[in-house]
Amino acid sequence: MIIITTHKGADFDALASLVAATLLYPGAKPVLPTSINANLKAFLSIHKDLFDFYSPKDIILEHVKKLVVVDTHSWNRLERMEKLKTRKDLEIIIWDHHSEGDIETDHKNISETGAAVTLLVKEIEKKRKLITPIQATLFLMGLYEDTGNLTFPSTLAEDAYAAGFLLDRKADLHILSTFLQHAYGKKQKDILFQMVRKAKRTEASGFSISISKMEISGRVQNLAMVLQMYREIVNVDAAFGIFRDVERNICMVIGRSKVDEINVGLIMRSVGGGGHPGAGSALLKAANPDTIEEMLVELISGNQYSSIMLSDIMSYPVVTVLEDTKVEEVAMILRNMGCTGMPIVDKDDHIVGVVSRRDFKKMRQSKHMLLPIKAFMSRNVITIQHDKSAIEAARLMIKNDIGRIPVMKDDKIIGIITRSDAMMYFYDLLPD
Ligand SMILES: [Mn+2]
Repeated sequence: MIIITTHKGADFDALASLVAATLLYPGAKPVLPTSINANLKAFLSIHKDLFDFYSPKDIILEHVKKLVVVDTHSWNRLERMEKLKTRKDLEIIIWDHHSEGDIETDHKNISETGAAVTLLVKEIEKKRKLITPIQATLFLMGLYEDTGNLTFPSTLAEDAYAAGFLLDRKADLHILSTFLQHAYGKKQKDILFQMVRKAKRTEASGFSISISKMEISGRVQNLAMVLQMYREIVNVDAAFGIFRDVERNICMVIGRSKVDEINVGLIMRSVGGGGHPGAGSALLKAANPDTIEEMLVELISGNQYSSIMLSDIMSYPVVTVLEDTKVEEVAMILRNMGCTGMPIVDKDDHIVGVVSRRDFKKMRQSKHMLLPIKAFMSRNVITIQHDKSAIEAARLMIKNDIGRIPVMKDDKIIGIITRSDAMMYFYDLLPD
């Protein structure tokens, strides 16, 4: 007998992977643990007849020759499978996207995709197995749940390809949205309630922040959403949650900020994680929550307004030209530098204008090339002070439709911030 099973507290990814595996292993018995999450219960209460699941207690383990495990590869996450652990003659096949697990076999299909079902869908596509629209819908539900509709940073291109394949196979998005309510279940509510009860607000760099330390046991989904709600309820500029998983001895650190000046992505990068200015997270192994809290406080205070200065991300040195320089000469300098524009200064090195590709387009006649650049430059110069943030620079670029802004310090140009500098910063492309 071949059985397929998945983890206790099964979610849509687990169920989807279980059903997907039945297509790859015809004749295998799908064994669904008795503990399943609330969304899944609602779905199964309507769709039960469509699937033929076995309960772990229905299986005589002695008869099992082959075990297929999906969406986990840890023995302790399986229900009533302990007896199989020591079986030497048992063939085991794993399909999982988690990195940690203790089930040993030579047949491991493990890859850190956003959802486990992605791996199985890929195989289904490769083997040209037929799937029904209902199966496609279930698979897409699993995929969307584990990837937050393809928005979680763990999402890979493969997940999106699989989603495309499933939509092509007529996955029904109406059904999806009915059952895929955000998993804001009892666990999440309890955690949020405790966090709010113990909530403390402090000040750092003139902003209100709250750092919450919590103990959780085992994987809890959607902690990021819990933290977002927490930040709103406690009403602070930035909130951080340090969730210590006592079972796995790891700390999940999640941050949310609504102010530009507290850059969560930057803070999380400093502790080995990642993210964007408004949201980020990090996973720390065997760390002490109190130490993490201290680290965060330090990083937030050091992460104030002036510390992520534009001077850290701007391009420099800046090439400028005098306002009396001939247009043709300016054009040549730009060509040599591979730029499309530059600041123009007077003899005291004060910025008096900028010239960009747009200004060159105003020149119609060849004799224009011999005129001084001041005849064509734009005099409406937008500059930015060196201690402003990258977000402010980006806003100025959008508002004025310009691609480069001179960065000023004490009335002198010390650099220039370009769109690509800003992009590098926002998309985390800076060298560490
Ligand atoms: Mn999963």
